[in-house]
Amino acid sequence: MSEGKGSPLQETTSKVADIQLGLQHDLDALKTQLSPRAVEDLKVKYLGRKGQVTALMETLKSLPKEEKPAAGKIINELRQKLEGELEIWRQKAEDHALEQSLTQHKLDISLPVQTTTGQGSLHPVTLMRRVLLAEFRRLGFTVYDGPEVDLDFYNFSALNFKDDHPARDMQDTFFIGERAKTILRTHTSNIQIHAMMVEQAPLRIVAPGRTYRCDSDLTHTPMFHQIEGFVVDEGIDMGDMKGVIDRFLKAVFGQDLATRLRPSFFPFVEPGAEFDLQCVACRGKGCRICKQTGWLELGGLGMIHPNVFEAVGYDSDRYTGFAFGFGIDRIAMLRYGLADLRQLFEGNQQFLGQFPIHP
Ligand code: FA5
Repeated sequence: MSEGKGSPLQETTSKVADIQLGLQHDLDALKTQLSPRAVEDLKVKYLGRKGQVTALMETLKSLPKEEKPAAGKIINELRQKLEGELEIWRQKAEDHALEQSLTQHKLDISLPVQTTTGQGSLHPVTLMRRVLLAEFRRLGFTVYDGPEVDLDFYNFSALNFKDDHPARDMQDTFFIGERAKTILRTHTSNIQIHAMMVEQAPLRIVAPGRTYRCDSDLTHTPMFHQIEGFVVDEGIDMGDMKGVIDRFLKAVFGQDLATRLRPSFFPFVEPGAEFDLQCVACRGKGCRICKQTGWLELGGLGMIHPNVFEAVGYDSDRYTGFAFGFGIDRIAMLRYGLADLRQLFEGNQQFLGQFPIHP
């Protein structure tokens, strides 16, 4: 080390030279033991909180005022130089480490590909839809499709929702398009109109699909799935409706859960009812999922209103029919005992992977 004699500025200059010399020595040693860790150690030694450059910076405080700027400049230049140099060495050390790792762990691209261990699974809503469609096909129903983005006419007006009728507010509609005449369908009942305007009676149709409402809680999601079903023929009555619903329930849940019909209003059916199933989670005792009622609402049903037949050009004196619309996600929720409907749409692989490949 230098003696550090002379003016304080000379002393600083001499300490800077010492540090540079020391660094040169350390860098020579580093070349034989190059590693990111060794470079990091040097950084701490010179630039760290207790490092040599930092210590030199501290000495500035005790220098005479007129020498501080020049000494400060020299120390700052030293620091910048060291930072630059050590950064170059850090990069060199990382490249070196990568190169070493690549030569040590050589990749044999001629090895056979590892086969995946797990088998993919179907989404619970897809499973449920398949179960439902299989059963309805057995009962002689045809599967139909309809638009998710639709005109107000098909979703509301032709289904006997009057323009100013409060029933339009029952379904929290997503409106799009000019003057809100185009919407995301709020239910699959729009397919009743599309089908009847094209097909002649008799009809036996089921139509699953995505539906949209501005709604979200444990048992509601903004996008959900419904399955619509309707039968139109001469002489169709509520007994036919009950027979079909019983068959569908047996297919999905077995027989041990209680069901109930509650009189309810839907403008497109008369009489209309809501269809509840005993809560699968608490078996009717009352819990968070069923909001302490013991029941979960699956959907609505009823005898098709004559005004709907008029809207599609069917003879309402000749034909009668029934219709139903159930939430497929709700059915999946009950069938698989899910506590929160929203789980179905969060894309969690661990959750989705637990369902059987086949229903
Ligand atoms: C309807 O949508 C009627 N179109 C059903 C209908 C069809 C009645 C034919 C008569 C004749 P509702 O708004 O109650 O009805 O919805 C039916 C079912 O869809 C509900 O019982 C529920 O199972 C499901 N559902 C409704 N909103 C949501 C939502 N936000 N998230 C998940 N499922 C929902």
